[in-house]
Amino acid sequence: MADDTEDGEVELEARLAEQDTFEPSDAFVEQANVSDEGIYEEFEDPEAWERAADLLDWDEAYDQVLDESDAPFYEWFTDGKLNASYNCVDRHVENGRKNQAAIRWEGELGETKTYTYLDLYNDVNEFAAALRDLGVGEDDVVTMYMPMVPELPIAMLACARIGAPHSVVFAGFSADALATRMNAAESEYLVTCDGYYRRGDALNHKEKADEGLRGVEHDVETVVVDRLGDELKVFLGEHAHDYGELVDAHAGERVDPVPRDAEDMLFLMYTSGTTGEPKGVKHTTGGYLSYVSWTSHAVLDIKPEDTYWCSADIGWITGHSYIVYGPLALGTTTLMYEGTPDYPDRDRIWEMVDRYQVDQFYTAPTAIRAFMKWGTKFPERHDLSSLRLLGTVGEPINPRAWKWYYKHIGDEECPVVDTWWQTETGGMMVTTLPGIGEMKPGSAGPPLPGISAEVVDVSGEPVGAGEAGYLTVNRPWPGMLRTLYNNDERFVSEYWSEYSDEESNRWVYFPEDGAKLDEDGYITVLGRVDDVLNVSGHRLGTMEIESAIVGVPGVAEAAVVGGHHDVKGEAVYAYVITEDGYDPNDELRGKIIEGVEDAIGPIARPEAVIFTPELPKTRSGKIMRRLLEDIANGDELGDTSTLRNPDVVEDIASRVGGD
Ligand code: 6R9
Repeated sequence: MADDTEDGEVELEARLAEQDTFEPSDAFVEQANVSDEGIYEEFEDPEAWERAADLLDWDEAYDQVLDESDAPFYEWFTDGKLNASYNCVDRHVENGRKNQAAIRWEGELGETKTYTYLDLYNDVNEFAAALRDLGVGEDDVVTMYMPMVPELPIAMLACARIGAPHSVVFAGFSADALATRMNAAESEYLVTCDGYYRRGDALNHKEKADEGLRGVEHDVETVVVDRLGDELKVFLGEHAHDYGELVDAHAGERVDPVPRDAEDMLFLMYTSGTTGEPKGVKHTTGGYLSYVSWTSHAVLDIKPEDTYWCSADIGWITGHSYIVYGPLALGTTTLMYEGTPDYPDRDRIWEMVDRYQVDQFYTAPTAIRAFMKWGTKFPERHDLSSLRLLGTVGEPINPRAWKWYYKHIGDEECPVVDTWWQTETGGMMVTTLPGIGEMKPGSAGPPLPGISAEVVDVSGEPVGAGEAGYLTVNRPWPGMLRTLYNNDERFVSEYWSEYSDEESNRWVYFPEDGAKLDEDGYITVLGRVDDVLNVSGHRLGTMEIESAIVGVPGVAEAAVVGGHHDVKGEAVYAYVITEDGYDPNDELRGKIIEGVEDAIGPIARPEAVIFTPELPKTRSGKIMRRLLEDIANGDELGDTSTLRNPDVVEDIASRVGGD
């Protein structure tokens, strides 16, 4: 197919391939929220974090910016009191901006809804009143299992209003995943919905939620949002309530925002780690909200009059921080889209950017690689000149995709911020500041002001320019996780044991990413160094997938690794040993795939299931994942000399070739 994709590519190669650094345009710098280089020096003093806290309204002033007395259990803005819902909603209404759009929502089939700050205020209050009526008290964890419907941020803010932490479970996750998270958090309340649209089909979500609830060990009150109307009638049953009826019953009611201590939990978010058990990352009200507001201001350059679009799902941390809390705290208009980027056509995103006159667009490299594959003719159909800034997050971005994004979406006018951060860090950590820094495609940039990130070798010594090592952060920041829910011990062992020196009270946070440093102090993040995969920007634990596979009758053992994938970044490769008496056939393969989808969700679906009589193991019996990765990637095999069973590697490789 000789279309404009190829022409565009040729032109891009010619003009941009050689260029390694890019400067933000004068026009951007002139209007940028932050453009003074002195900011880096200013933030060497932790007191500078007041600047972040100053973006919020506090009910009671804090005494101390940072309390380090119980490191690594740091506390920020101690004894300050505030409410996140007040900061994201009420104050904008009070400041004369009640008629500005807070949330603009678009369904996959094209329905639209606009919530002004006043609408949001009314809806959040009514649902907060309804939650209280159901029995939700301060500090009760409310789980949300919802797709991208406006009731999701409304429910999050309603919880924040009454001081009930939320725990949002990505709607694409399975019933089992929901049950595990509700049990771990002992959550007695669930907000979910009947269903949603995917590529035009109405999906039944309630069924999955019900199945999950059957695995919850305690009683649960459930609220069900009616997204699909007549398209899907669901039976509510005992302990289930219709969202619409609940809010109607509380129409016009007001709930005073509960003043929360800065260190009180705002939400929990479960994320994958190296073991099968997901980690309940705890974020707080004062530090987290200050941090996401500050980074939305400094990095995304959000202004109240902007229309800002982050295409993530609110079920992930990116959506929490940069669809809901950061943008709304700054009083901007945040756009929410329910569906897929290629429905009804591959220009859906660009058509929306044009129609809504989007100012900033923030997405993941996996999406950019898909756009690139689809070709330039789709963005070219639309006027994208409203865009002022572009961002990426979730995984490393290769320079070619960066340049494509910069040219074909940003028209070489918009700075691109490649933002490295994690569920645990709450907000962005390593990126250029768009109004200051030179951009280098493929490298996220220097640590943000006040973030002391360092690339170190195995012994914890900083590496030199041009060298690779491990990314570490050796000073606390306000958005950091405070602990793992009900598991302080695991918090310390997971994040603070590798490079800290307890004796000298030196605490170093280890995010478990590999990184490279250049001569200008720019950091290129290379990816996870633990057994966590990054599939389309989503974190998946290999252990979780393996335990789903060994749960399938007929499977004796499984090893899961990531292999390169053009669009997804990484794809799941599963090596499986069958039990005696079971045939390694397509039927079993199908069951394995189904087992993984049931246990985790379709995002974890294996790209390939490779049956093998043995797995490569070291003499001490550890599976050599590195070799399995080489096989998945079709790479030359690494050293096999330490294996107990070196022959097996060639044997497996031949099976993949013929697969
Ligand atoms: C926000 C988010 C975190 C992991 C992280 C790293 C990878 C995120 C990145 C990046 C290279 C970037 N990651 N941003 N790698 N460059 N700009 O994605 O949180 O889901 O917890 O994933 O994602 O490996 O450790 P989370």
